[in-house]
Amino acid sequence: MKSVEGSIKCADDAPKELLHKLHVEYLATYSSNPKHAMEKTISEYLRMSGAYWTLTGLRLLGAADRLDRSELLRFIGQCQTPAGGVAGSVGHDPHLLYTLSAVQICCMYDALDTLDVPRLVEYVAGLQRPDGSFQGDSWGEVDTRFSFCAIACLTLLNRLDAIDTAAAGEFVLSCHNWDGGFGSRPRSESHAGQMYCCLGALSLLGRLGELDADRTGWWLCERQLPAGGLNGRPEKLPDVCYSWWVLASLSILGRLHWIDEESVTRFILASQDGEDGGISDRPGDVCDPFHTLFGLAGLSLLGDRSLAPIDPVLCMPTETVRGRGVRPQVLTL
Ligand code: GRG
Repeated sequence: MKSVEGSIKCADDAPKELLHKLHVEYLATYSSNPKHAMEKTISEYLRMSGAYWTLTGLRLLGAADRLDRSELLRFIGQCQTPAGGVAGSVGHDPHLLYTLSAVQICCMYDALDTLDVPRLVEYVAGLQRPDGSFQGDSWGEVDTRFSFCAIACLTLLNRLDAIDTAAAGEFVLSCHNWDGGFGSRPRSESHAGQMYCCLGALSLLGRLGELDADRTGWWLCERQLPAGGLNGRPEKLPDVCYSWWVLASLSILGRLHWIDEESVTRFILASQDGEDGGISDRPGDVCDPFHTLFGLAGLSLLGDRSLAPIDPVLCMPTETVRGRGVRPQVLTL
């Protein structure tokens, strides 16, 4: 098999500084910009998460006031369904993914009264299965992403008492693989995105101490390729979003310094659009709000002081997380 190592390089003329103002403009005008009309239509089903990526990105950039708070909160109110869960768009079915995004936005706006919280808690708790796992919605797909979403929602609402936290933790631990990584279900392939979800869930449950943090951290730091970018699993291409999933995981384990911070920073900066703003998955590709948030969030974790500090577990400004009295567990080396 041909190795991907070294196949993605940062061009000499790629941006080397953070294009702060361009990213504010890019995120603040994304949904009204006619250039993005097609992307907006085909991604309607995940609009709630799109709003979370945009608002969090703008919070990191210190420009949240560029979004219309009342319009966004009205949209959230319209997306909460009678079942209590929140949908990705008005008239769609509810799902844990969008329920977490809605809770995160409401916390950032200090507006939890937008939601019927007791009913939302009932919806989330009702998706837990007897083995401790969570299905994402009424259709029954089980994935450690959904364990994270449920545990993160309930933590932010101070309602972890609504679920069986011991079983939830056991299920997540049962997805830990021999190579040090975590998968979506027991015996599934290790993937950096699932790693973030599992470590995040264990952090919020206070159970990180049950892991071999060195073995887990080693799998994570092996995700760095020679050009600096990180991939999500062996032999895959680097992608800026792993600057979040991998760096946040290493940060939770207290091992962020195990990767080469300078070269991953160079990779993220080289993935910026120097004319229109935004960050893409890798240098030269088209930008989107998802990669823009996770590029900015990665830079914030790496200590860029022009950005607000971010919480490695909840991917929200540290200020918001602390303001809710939440202190996720992180390890120190
Ligand atoms: C609050 C930040 C936050 C997240 C909520 C939904 C969720 C919890 C986390 C998602 C974690 C995850 C699985 C991320 C991976 C996303 C991704 C780029 C998947 C692509 O998978 P492949 O197989 O990509 O197409 P690779 O890189 O393996 O080729």
